[in-house]
Amino acid sequence: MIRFDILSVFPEMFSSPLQTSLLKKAQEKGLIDVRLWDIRQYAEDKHRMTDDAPYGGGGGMVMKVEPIDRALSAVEPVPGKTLVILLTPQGETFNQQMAEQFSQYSRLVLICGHYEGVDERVREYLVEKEVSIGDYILTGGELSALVLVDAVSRLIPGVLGNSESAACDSFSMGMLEYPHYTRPGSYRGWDVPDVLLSGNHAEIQRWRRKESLKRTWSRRPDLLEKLVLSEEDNRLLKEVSQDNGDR
Ligand code: JDE
Repeated sequence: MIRFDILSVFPEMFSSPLQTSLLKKAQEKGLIDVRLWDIRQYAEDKHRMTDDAPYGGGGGMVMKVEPIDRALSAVEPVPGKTLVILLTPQGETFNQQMAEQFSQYSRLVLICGHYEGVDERVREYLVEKEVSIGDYILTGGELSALVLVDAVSRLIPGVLGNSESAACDSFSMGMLEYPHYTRPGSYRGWDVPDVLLSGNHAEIQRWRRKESLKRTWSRRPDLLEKLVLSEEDNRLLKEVSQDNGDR
């Protein structure tokens, strides 16, 4: 069981993604627990302000430190068991390896940044890790938090069924997946590769490995560099370069 405590000024943004499909089932099975904390409820001034103008002037607004600090106190993070994360474009870029590390915690606190950013004291005194989901700017950290919850939850044992198990995901294997096909075998003259219909399991495995290598080589050479390849892999890669690449 892993618990996510999400601090947001727009908690309603989480309703449908968390009430759909695998994340819904994971909560029903008690495998994950997602709690939403409305930062505005922890703003004590009469207008319940969560943001204010920046010291030093200039445009934009800054998220205030007190409401976030008070919301965090309500969450009661357990030291050692909890990681407090700020979602921001300035963080370390999220990847599968980080998702695996995060899945080892029993509690993750996710603070969704907004406006031009948060008061620097949130970073300095309250947050343990800053995470970005990629090099682009969103309207707020909510969608980033959902990405993190989704990627971490599917690594919790029991969240995925046997058939969709995370162990052979392309990114855990370090390369891209081979092409998949299902019925019909021919549609508008678009045919499934013969080898997949041959019933020759060894040939199928070889074809799939080769296609994975081909895709990784042409689309993500950065991944290929990190892989330890077998002699068979190197033979297949040589064939790939002779066959002349994918796309
Ligand atoms: C997270 N990748 C992108 C955005 C922000 C100008 C405008 C807005 C410190 O808090 C934030 C959080 C966010 C939302 O998160 C993302 C994101 N991973 O955009 C800003 C920064 N500069 C600030």
